Amino acid sequence: MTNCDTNMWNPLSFLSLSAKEADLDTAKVVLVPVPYDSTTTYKTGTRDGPLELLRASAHLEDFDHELGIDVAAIGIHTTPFLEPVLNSPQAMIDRVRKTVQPFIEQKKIVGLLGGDHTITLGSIQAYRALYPNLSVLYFDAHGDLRDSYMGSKWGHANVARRISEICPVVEVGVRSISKEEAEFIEKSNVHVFFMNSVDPKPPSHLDVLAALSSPKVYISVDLDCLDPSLMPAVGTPEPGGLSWSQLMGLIEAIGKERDIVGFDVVELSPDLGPFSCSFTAAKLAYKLIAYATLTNSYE
Ligand SMILES: [Mn+2]
Repeated sequence: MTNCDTNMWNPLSFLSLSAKEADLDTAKVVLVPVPYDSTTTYKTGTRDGPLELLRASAHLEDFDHELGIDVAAIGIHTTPFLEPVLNSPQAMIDRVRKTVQPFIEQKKIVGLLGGDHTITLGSIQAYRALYPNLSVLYFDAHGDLRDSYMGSKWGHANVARRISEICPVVEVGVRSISKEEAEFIEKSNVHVFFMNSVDPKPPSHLDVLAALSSPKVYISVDLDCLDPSLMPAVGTPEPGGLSWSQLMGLIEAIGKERDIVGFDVVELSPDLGPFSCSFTAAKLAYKLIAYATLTNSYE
């Protein structure tokens, strides 16, 4: 929420920041809303995710009492919504890559607001081109490690598999995989921290840090990594999953020990849950922004 000294209200700008507060030249963080859900295989609606996340963000407090910082003062620029390409997921991934790349070259931390998980691949392709030593921390209930699914190699069920072909991936929160994925994990170097149904503890911060092979980390959060009692507004919910504090604990540890160079928050499907889900997604983006800028040397 802005301090209202300008009496201006921009609902399509994260935290409803005014044009001056959200100026691209001085912004450290660029948010790109991507209302794309063309590869969704069950419940659609993630196309409405970015708008509802941004609307909810207007009601967050600018001051983060845990870090003692004014998040609005970090400099957060929200771009206009990226128009979906409907003819193929690969064309959409390419559009995301081309959109993100110039911002990375300007040393901005780019956050995608999805949209289905497919969009992550475009951002990671752009980051990987500039950071050969990038590693990806992938929060998800699902492995997303199928080579192909429903005839496509480029849908939301294959995202982590495609990422693993270009850089190291560490998955957290996983509690649903196919036999093919289980066999792939055995022989691949993808590090998967599963959530156990009976004793659903997250992995320790130290274990996750040890699994991340480089200091530059991209964090992708599929909101279905969270317990669906907290986050029902996703297309393919899975029982169990991370609590809010468990997810925050991991992100805090990564933010303090590594450079979070980019991130995304994907799969919010607002019509499938109470409106608190949009607030949770907005607060998650807010915390990712805060921790990404906390220690980011960006060299
Ligand atoms: Mn998922």
